Amino acid sequence: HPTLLQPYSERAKTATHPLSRYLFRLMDLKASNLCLSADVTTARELLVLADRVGPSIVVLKTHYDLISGWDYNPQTGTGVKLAALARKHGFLIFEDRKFVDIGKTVQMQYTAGTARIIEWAHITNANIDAGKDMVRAMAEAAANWKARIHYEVKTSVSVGTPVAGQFEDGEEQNDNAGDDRDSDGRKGSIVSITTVTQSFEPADSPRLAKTNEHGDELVYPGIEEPPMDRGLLLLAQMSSKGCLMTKDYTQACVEAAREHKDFVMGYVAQEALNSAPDDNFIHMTPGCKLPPPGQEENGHVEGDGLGQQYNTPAKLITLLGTDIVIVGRGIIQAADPPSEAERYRRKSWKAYLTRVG
Ligand code: 6AU
Repeated sequence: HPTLLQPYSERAKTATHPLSRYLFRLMDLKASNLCLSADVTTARELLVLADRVGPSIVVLKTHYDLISGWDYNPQTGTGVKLAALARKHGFLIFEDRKFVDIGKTVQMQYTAGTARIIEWAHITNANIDAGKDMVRAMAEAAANWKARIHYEVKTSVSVGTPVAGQFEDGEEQNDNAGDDRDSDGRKGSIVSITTVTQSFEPADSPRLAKTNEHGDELVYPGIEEPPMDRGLLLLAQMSSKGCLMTKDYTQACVEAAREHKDFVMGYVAQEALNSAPDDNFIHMTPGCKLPPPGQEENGHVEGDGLGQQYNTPAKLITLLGTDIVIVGRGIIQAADPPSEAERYRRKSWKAYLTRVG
């Protein structure tokens, strides 16, 4: 397929999804096709790791539900802090939530609840076992979210003085000025109408300050900030032994991706899945590990004994044609994660250069 031989800078021009176009350019700029799977156990470790490894990666993948001490505050919480690190180092945040349910439920899980994933994660993923309408449901949720951002929400609150004995505590009055009855027709007197203005600015908004009070840059140089879009990766193939995903399932993912090009950026898969002439989806691939330094980079790497199977970046990128390798324990468990991340970045980028010639 042509995308196997095209440089990322070229694919940036033809990708349909704005975030994919951005990501391909970012990869070219940072010479990185590495995603860190930041599977540490506490929010503090996550933020420290993101800050240290940020320079080597283009995507940081989270599993918010395995992190203890995740702060859900929508203004100051862990998602917001991660978003600030993403701006500073130039990477996208991918919450590996693997949504799978009926459309209505995933809409609510994606946008609301405790984690409010859509607010801080540029990218998330879905298993489409429940049927591809769920992709449309998530696309709709993302479009609604995008339509709401940057708007100031004005709420009118009428403050009334209840006539003794006639109003229950906290009951809202009819807010028509001059009307001194509430919606049930009970009498009271309106003292004032206050307008509360709430500005809804997402954690990765380019409208946020670009420098702090000391004049330090808060944004990654050399590229503009990512577009205010959200993207989905379809979980098309898995790295684990005995995975039950069939060829038909993978093909259904390909069809769903083509039907929702404005929302689906690509796949979590083990090989390249672009096959139609104008396919330009991005492939992110977990189950990636390098043999220890000094050993042959095409050498065999053992699994983890719990079903995870590993391939080297050379095999995944050069041979199987994927675009971004997702590495967790290979980096996290190293003595020095930042230098190990650099080793993975160099090897993975070399594998890409070898592929495109
Ligand atoms: O490098 P590891 O083995 O420490 O971590 C791999 C990470 C984990 C898995 O939840 C995830 O990648 N993963 C996925 C994803 C990204 O969806 C799919 C898959 O097939 N295999 C896999 O390991 O966070």
